[in-house]
Amino acid sequence: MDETYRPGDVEAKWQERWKAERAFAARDEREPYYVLEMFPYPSGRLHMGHVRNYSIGDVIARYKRAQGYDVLHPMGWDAFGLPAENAAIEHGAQPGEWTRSNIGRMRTQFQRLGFSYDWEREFATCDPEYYRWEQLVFVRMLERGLAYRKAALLNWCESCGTVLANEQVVDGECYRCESQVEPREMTQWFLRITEYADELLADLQEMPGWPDAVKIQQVDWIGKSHGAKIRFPLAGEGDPIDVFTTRPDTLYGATFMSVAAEHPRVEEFTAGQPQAAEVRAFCKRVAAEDTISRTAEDREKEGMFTGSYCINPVTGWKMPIYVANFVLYQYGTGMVMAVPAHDQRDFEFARKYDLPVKVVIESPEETLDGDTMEAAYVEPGTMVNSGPFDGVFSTDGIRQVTEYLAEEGQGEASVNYRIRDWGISRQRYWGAPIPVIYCPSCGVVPVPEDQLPVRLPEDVTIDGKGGSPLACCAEFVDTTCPRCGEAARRETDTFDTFVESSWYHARYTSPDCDTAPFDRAAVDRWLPVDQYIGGIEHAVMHLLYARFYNKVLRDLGLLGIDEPYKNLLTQGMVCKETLKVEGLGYVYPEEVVDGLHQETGRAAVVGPSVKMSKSLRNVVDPDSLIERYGADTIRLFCLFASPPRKDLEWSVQGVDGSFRFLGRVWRLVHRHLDAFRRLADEGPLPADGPGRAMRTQLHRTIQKVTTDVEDRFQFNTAIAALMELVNGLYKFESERVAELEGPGADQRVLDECIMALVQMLSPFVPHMADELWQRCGGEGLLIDQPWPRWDDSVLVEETVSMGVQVMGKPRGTIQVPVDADEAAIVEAALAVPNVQRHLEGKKLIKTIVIPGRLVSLVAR
Ligand code: ANZ
Ligand code: ZN
Repeated sequence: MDETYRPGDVEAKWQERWKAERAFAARDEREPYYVLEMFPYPSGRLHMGHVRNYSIGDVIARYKRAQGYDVLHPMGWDAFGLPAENAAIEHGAQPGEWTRSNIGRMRTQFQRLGFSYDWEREFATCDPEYYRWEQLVFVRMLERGLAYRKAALLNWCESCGTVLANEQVVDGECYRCESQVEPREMTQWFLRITEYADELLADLQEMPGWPDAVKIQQVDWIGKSHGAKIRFPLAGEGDPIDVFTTRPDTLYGATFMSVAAEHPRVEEFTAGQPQAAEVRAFCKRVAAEDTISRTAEDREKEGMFTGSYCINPVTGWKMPIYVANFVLYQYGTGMVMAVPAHDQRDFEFARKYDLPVKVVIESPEETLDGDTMEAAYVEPGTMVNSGPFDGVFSTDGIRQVTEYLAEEGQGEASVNYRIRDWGISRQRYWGAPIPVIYCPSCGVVPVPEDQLPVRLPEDVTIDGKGGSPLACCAEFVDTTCPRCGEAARRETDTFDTFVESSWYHARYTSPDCDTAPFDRAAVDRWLPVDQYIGGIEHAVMHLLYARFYNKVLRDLGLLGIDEPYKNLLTQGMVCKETLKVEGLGYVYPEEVVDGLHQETGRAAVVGPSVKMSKSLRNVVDPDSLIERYGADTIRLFCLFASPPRKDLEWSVQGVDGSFRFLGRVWRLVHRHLDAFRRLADEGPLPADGPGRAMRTQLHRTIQKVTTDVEDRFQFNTAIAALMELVNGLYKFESERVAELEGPGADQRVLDECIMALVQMLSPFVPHMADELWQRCGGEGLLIDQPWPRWDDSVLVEETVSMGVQVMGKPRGTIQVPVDADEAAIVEAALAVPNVQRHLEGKKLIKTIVIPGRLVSLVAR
């Protein structure tokens, strides 16, 4: 038989066999286990980050299957989104065609990597059979008031030509294209995620299977604050002002009022004032700036007096009302009672505009003076200058002042959330149409359920000019009102693509269901997802939306669980060093030989290792790697080079090393192809000596690999243990089998080791493992073989029993490892109680050890 490892032949063969046998089709017999990796956007090419993510998932899927579970391990496509549309504008392609041909290419890449997906469940979110169901859910949410339309200041990304949800703005930039986001007032559809804020927060407490880093980000994002709402009457005519504060204990120190530039009441406060026009111009300038830079700590505090006053309800002070750049319109009530002595932003503002600073909380360490202090005192302390509350500690004061205000009808306890409702309208074409119709007489009319799906027309002109292609498509826009039959217009915005990814995991349980989003029995069986795997960048986007959407589906009676993903693993990034050439920027490694850029002769500077990205030219192409080394080597490298949660450092040497290791395994196994047949015969296993020690190593390896994979997903250390086992086997083989004639006990040990090794390798390098298994005479596929078990009795090293004599008389026996050294043997002998008794009051003067037999102690 061919003894050279040629992955090309082996891998294609097994991929076909798995497919032909429907090896990974989820079954309905045993205990279910659902493992899911975040599905990709079909850009057309897998990158190494994908390969790593999906390799991790595949190990878990194959391992659980071998453990006896019915595993659901599906794959599909997050197929709507901007790149398809941009490609259409650039190359004149149809987004649908472009997307589907990319899917075809990527599916081939996936199959070449040998991932154990149940391809029969594949779907793309751009399929009308998929998105019709989220249109239906949307209509039901509308009925329940969970979806609504309103005008709001939204995050506009000019380069993407659409608005973004708050979660999709990262440090003031679009999460997708990283260009600066601007505020823009628009009428939009929202999903009422705020209604679930409390539950989303509370459930995090009961999610031990999620990484803390993700939970902390979600807690911060939801941003629940306890405090009070306080009412300030105006000094003149008009409704009182409400503010939200977390520090009602500082109310006696509130000396002025700050209002957001966008606040509609600014007009009222400036009405009739000489500075009205100037304030308006100021507000316009401030409102044009994005909130991140506006509220940055080091941003200069700016404001303008509106000309109006309100009254502090406890001190009676007349407080000037200012517009201030750091007050957010969207948080709390958009107005803030300013307490300059105890809030740093208010302090800076007061100093700049020469407003009074009144100390109402005393520091235990120093005496504060409003005129001379250089920063706000923000810690707790004793209340002073606070009328009846003087002497109360501020943390108690929060409650006491709130109660007092409530009695007086001037305020109440209040909880405030940072999270806003999820804006889901996108002014783009390649998405699922939002199923509503605008009728001149009936207003907003949802599309009746029996008329769903509202199909996205796929043959439109897309030139990037003049707004959404949908709005220009008369056949789509012009319709009749489902209620009154009059001419009406369809909504031309599409759903945020995060709506599709909020429930795809549920659709995989019953992808062909055509009466509901999914089959109830199927979701009851498979959900929640037992193990979800993906990038941490989705912590407050996808992972929050999906939790919310799950709760909505539950409340609509469509499923019965509270949370969609039981365990979450966030994998690290794949990193590689960069190369930079002066005047050129980043260059590809192929362009550099011996540190010199070939074309220009300039030196290439090696930069730090960072996440692989096309723009940094530090990417590697999975296809050419598979071509050269085979899929198993690439998978093995990704799994071995670092634990899943940590970043992975790309290294060509590492890939070579993985390939060499597989070659070593291949050759070793080929020397024992009769292992299977021999093991079937009865025969003795060695009870002592090197054969027994080899078995101990094997069983320890089984234990280590099993616990590393099962409990901790420490694939790197599991693989390292397998590498050591192979080293041990090479040594054992060369020392023992050379002398053997015919199958003896040592050969049986080797056979046992070989078969278990092949099996344990199978989740990592499944093609090679199935091939070797077959060549050794194994039947069926390895995923159907029960996972090897370790034998506790073999785990302990082999021991011998030795007699202990004191002054020539037998006084006890000890059990020690065969290879124990003299010092360890004497120590064991001295620990025997009867020996100790006979040595009492004496001094040990000599010890004699006859290995494997006797310890003799001489004392005086
Ligand atoms: C008075 C006060 C005194 C405050 C003090 C703090 C310290 P969190 O914890 O984030 O909820 N605030 C309220 N609405 C705001 C808005 N729209 N824009 C900017 N700031 C706003 O913060 C609540 C605190 O943030 C509130 O408590 C308010 O300032 C400010 F010594 O009120 B505080
Ligand atoms: Zn109508």
